[in-house]
Amino acid sequence: MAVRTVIENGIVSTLCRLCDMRCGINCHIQNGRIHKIRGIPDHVESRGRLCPKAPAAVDLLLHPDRLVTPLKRLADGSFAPIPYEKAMEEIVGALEGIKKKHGARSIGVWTGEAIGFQQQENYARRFIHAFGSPNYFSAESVCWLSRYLAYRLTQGYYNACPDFANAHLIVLWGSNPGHTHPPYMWAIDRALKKGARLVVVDPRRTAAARIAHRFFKIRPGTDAALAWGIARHLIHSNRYDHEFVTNHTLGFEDFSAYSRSFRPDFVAAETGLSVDAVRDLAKMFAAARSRVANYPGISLEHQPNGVNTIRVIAALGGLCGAVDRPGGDFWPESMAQQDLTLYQTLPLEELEPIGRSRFPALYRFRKQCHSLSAMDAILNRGAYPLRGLIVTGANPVLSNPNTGKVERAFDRLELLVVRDLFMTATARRAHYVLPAASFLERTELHLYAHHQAVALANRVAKVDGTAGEYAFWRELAHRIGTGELYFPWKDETAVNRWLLKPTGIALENLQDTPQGIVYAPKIFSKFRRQPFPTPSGKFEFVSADLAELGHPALPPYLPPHSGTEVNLTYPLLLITGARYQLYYHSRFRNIARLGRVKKPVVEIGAKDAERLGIGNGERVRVETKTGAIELDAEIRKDVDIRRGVIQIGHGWDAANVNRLTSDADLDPISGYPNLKMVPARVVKQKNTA
Ligand SMILES: Nc1nc2c(c(=O)[nH]1)N[C@H]1C(S)=C(S)[C@@H](COP(=O)(O)OP(=O)(O)OC[C@H]3O[C@@H](n4cnc5c(=O)[nH]c(N)nc54)[C@H](O)[C@@H]3O)O[C@H]1N2
Ligand SMILES: Nc1nc2c(c(=O)[nH]1)N[C@H]1C(S)=C(S)[C@@H](COP(=O)(O)OP(=O)(O)OC[C@H]3O[C@@H](n4cnc5c(=O)[nH]c(N)nc54)[C@H](O)[C@@H]3O)O[C@H]1N2
Ligand code: SF4
Ligand SMILES: [Mo]
Repeated sequence: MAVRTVIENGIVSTLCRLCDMRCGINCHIQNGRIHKIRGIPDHVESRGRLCPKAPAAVDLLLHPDRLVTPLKRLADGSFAPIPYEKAMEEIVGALEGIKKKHGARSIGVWTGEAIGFQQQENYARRFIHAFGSPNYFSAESVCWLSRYLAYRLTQGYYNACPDFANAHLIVLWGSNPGHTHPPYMWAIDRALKKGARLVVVDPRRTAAARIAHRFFKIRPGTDAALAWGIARHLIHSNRYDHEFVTNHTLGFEDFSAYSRSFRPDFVAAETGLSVDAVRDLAKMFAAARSRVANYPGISLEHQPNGVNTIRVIAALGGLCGAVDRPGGDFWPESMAQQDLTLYQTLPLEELEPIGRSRFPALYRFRKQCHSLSAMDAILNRGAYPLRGLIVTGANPVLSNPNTGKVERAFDRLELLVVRDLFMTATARRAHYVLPAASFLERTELHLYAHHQAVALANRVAKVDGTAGEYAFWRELAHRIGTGELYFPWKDETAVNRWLLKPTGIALENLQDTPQGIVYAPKIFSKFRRQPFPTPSGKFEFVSADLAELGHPALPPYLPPHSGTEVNLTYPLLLITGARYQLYYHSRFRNIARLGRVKKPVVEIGAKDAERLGIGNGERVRVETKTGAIELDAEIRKDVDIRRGVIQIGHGWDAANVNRLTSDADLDPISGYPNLKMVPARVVKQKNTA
């Protein structure tokens, strides 16, 4: 593999994209080799610190298994190298053939977490609209968007940006940031040193729970009951922010009336917590007033009532007056950069983006097609067929629910192109596999919304035989005939320059400021001088947008078993996908330096294991309505996991937990799958050793 660094000796500053935090890194290069990676001092996000994953950036760049030659699948299922020119020619031929037969909308693109974030994903969005299809799919059909919707519907701005460092009370609702978002944990540590209190709500005792002042070992799927209980306490003890509620909110009367039934005894029965615990938490909220930083994690999104659960948590911010205030949620202002997408000029909505009629909120607020519905469209169960898919930076065979269906669907495609660094479970089903460049091989702008800052990722190296996202989409567009109009920039640097045009920030300026540039100073309490960007201009306890779409205007609590099936056949609740500190979804298991966890396990509490006659390390079969997998049991102490709950990580090829998850049990607003409370059973396997 031929790897060339951009300089022979010296330091290149860039951003780590081994996770979504994008810490600033200095790559120290000696004789054309990166020999160490260090944090950029004063970087807006990471302030010079890095997590233990950072050194693996070099291993990823230089990995001997990296794809450097395009591959074509042969009739017998094996792969043969194909010259790049020929592969691109054949792909263009297939795209044009499908377009002629079924129309452009029968082609879609699919991006994964690895190339999420504006610029990289926007190339794919731009390409597919220029091609004539509205079908852009991504990992956002299972990640972040339920949170986005909940906050957007409540307060009009898009996300919880908790101001951890200045909070007096930090509540992590089903999140483990020490492992998943280390810089958030560093900010939490700073707050703890100043006397803040940390609360963790989770059915499992996580690393965060171990250092928390209080840990609430909640029954999965009942967070909304707890949040409503806190709301009731704040309202009934008159400890809410009257000024904010009176002047800036909509629907308080209805919200207050609905909260009445969430008495501590009811909440305790629902959540499996004690009455005292429920009261204590409510009192902690009352004491912290506006300095409450709530952070709902991915677990609340992966539930059939996820958007509404997060809406109640967002509403707590309103009651506490913690909206757009120091130590509460922060409402970031975005940077006025150019828009790479074509939704303004070429929206193509008349072509019925897949999933838009089923989950209109996804499309209306975030221009996302519903990725799970893509499988139905491929299997001819949609309004029209999907026949071709270009997947980049994603591994849906491992990351999407109901793997069996994903495999059946992908095998029916007339064209599947996968761009990746490695041969993955998804790539193995492709007609063409194209070698992708890693993040160290590209340059792009990154926004850090909660700091209102922008930084530049610089290219550090080039690996022969691979192509970056921009080069790929640009070339494909030019071959198809849309390039001149839609991909006129000769390279990524030209794109960066164009994106920055309206901002007043010069690219050279960013190059000279690797720690990032603040594009707008933080101003709090913006609602005092401008309305909330909601239909009413207020903070909405009841959502006018949701009512218009036919959903309840208030966020109801739905007891977790409605819509699912917990019964004698499947008596346990399976949580899937709790993150590993050193792995990222299906990534990094091939990196020796990060190889501490080597095999998939099912976590199970000691009492449950004893009842089932299962010992530590024994082989078990976990079964759900959707499927079954075999793996080893890891017995946890009863303090570490709730009775009746088991947990399996995702991203394992050998024991793929998404063979157990369903694409039928969906949040009615966001279309998100239930990945965190799947009815399951565990059966001990005969010892075959
Ligand atoms: N190292 C590493 N970092 C990552 C990732 C990775 O794969 N590896 N993935 C990245 C991505 S894309 C995401 S979305 C984030 C996710 O980041 P987090 O939101 O921090 O996700 P997890 O660490 O999985 O923590 C989720 C927790 O929710 C708990 N939980 C499950 N069900 C419930 C419930 O009903 N209620 C409550 N209160 N808790 C529940 C689980 O036990 C688990 O401990 O991490 C990002 N960071
Ligand atoms: N059961 C269950 N399933 C889940 C979850 C769960 O909690 N439980 N979590 C879900 C969540 S929150 C998310 S975000 C999704 C993630 O879903 P995906 O994004 O599909 O998952 P990854 O495994 O991260 O796949 C990324 C792929 O991109 C490749 N790659 C890395 N860098 C680059 C690059 O620069 N360019 C290109 N082209 N490719 C690159 C990697 O090798 C890898 O194969 O998984 C979801 N799946
Ligand atoms: S937290 Fe770690 S993996 Fe994530 S960007 Fe920072 S150094 Fe990289
Ligand atoms: Mo995610």
